[in-house]
Order: sequence, then structure tokens, then C-alpha cells
Amino acid sequence: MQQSISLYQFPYSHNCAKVKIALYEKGLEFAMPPLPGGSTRSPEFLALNPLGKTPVLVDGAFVIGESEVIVEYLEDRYPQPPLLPTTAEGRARSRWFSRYHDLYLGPQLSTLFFALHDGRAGTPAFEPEIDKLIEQVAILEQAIDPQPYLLGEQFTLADAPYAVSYHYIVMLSAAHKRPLTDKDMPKLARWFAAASQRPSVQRVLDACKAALAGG
Ligand SMILES: N[C@@H](CCC(=O)N[C@@H](CS)C(=O)NCC(=O)O)C(=O)O
Repeated sequence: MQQSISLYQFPYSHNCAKVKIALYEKGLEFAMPPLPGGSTRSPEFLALNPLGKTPVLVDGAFVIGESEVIVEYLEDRYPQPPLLPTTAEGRARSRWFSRYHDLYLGPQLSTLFFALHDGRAGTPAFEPEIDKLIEQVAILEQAIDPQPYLLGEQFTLADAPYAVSYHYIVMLSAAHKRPLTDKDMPKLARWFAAASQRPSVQRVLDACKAALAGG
């Protein structure tokens, strides 16, 4: 039985995107109210998450932050449809992709995003940062063999973080004057072609693009 769920989030955030994709994939209804107190620094928001970061999920009386913890909670609390494989190996592999995203690729995209935001995209100071992104994408390209999703025929939590991040790889590499195209990451591009057909991914990606365009 579903309780009332709210998600505090930013529409352009790759961390928030993975949670929304998991919620949509599970068919859960949820609200996306404005941040309490109007910002991540407000006392009201800090009472929900002392780190002052989105996403934060409120499920009934239960409040939890950190995107990966939230999606694992959703998997435990609302197991159908499953977003993790059943085998120990499959679950570990899914978590590998999640951690690779959250510890390496995601933070790098954030660094490049804020440089773009500050008008410093493509400047010499950010050459090492774009080099690092290109290296991370190459590692990912080597690590995957989409069939059509990262772990095979089932869309899993492994796929969820990469949907919006793929858009950022393309957008930020171009903004930093080192464009990565389908030719540079053919397996990732093939994965994205399949993943972006899913209504959950389309919905989140459309909202992200609208937010980036100021819509
Ligand atoms: N490790 C955290 C990262 C969360 C994070 O960095 N959230 C950003 C949006 S992408 C945020 O809310 N920043 C607002 C702030 O720092 O004030 C997670 O996966 O949830």
C-alpha cells in the first residue's frame, strides 16, 4: 500500500533524475513540492537533510536523503516491478554502475556544469577537467555491452543515473569545445537510444531540458 510520497528535487539534477526515474518505473505517485523555506540552506530544509542537498524523499513519516540510498529504499519498500536483478552477481554489478556514476562521472559532470554556469566553459583552467571526463567516458565505454540495457534485457537501477548524465556528457563536452559524439561512445549511444524510449526517462529528460532552457 502506497503512502503519500513527496520528492524534494531540482529538475536539472542528475542525482534527482535517477530517483524520479525509479519512482516512475515503479508506477508510484509522488508530488514534487517547492523546497521548504525556499532553498537547500533554509533551516526547514536542513531539518530534513542536514547535508543541505537534494534529492530528499518523504514517504509518509519517513524522510531520507542521498539518491542511491533513496532508490535502494524504494526497491526494498516497493519491490514491484523490480529494478535490481535477483542474483548476488547481478545486484553487485548494478551497484558498480551506480557507484561509478555517483563517485566519478556525476561529480565530474557537476564540475563542468558549474564552469559553464559561471561562463568559464572551454577555458584553459578546465582543460584537465574535460580530459578527465573524456577518460571516464572511455572507461565506461569499455565496461559496457548494452543488451539493450546495461545489465541486459531488464531496465535496472544501473541504467537510471546515466539517462540525464548522457545528455550532460554530450552538452558539456560541446560547451567545453571537446564534443563527444555517438562516434566517440558508440556503445553508450546505443544504450541511450534504447533507454530514452522509456516513458520514465523521456519524462525526466524533458523536464531537465526545459529547466536548462529556463522553461
Ligand atoms: N551524493 C548526493 C549528491 C546530492 C547533490 O549534490 N545534490 C545537488 C543537486 S545535483 C544539490 O542539491 N545541491 C544543492 C546545494 O548544494 O545547495 C546524492 O547522490 O544525493
